[in-house]
Amino acid sequence: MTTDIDGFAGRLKRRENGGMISGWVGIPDAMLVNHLAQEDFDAVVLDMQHGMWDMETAASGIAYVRLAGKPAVARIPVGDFAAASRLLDAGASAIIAPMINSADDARALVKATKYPPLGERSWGPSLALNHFGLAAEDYLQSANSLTVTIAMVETRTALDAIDEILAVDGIDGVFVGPSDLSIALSNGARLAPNSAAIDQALATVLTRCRAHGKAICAFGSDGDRAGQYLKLGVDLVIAGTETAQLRTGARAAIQTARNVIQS
Ligand code: 3PY
Ligand code: MG
Repeated sequence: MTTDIDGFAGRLKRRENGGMISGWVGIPDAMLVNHLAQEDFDAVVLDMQHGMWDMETAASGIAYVRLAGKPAVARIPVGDFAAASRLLDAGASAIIAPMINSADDARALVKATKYPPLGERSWGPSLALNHFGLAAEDYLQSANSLTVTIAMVETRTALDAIDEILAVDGIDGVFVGPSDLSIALSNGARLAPNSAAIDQALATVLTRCRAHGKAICAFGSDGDRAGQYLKLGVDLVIAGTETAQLRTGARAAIQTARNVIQS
């Protein structure tokens, strides 16, 4: 196994190359993620919250991301902490948990994703042992630092509790969800992920993450937004979903062809 895979947690904290850029995939197809993972992404997220992955397709997806030499990250459905354990068992390098609104939510997440003394993750990392290339004893000793537990901050309640969430031992970082946060901050009036209100909230979260020595990640709807986040100091960003990238690429190819006809 390459250190790229095993060193994901360390790379996230060191901010090599000005921060990481991850793919984001909702279509539950292992071959699709393998194609995307060939690009210069630092990781690929399988989105089980709004994407259509189930446990079986996610386990294959993780394997196909790893086949491309990249770490696989999984976003679980809201509150499905049992899935978080299973995805780590399947070889995920990181778990992103949506709607973590309190220290209690954060502790429940850690309980499922970290072995004692931090949590109560149950033993059974059969595929993870294969993917990380580790013997059982070595995986047990390193899993808590080798895998990353990320709490999503995407409500007003979570913003208010940011210090308590970040103070939970075993939470390695937070992930700002700008769409839900914009809906929450406007009391349901607006979907405005790229608004000034989100920029302001992100700046606060970034300051608090630095104070706690923890990572900050954020969802960018495209490369431009992702670049802005990186410039601000965000450690890991998304540069749009796979469907957006697919359609943008298709649109550009069609337009290029039409331009050639006219030239
Ligand atoms: C949000 O912006 O709310 C997210 O969850 C990112 O996918
Ligand atoms: Mg969200």
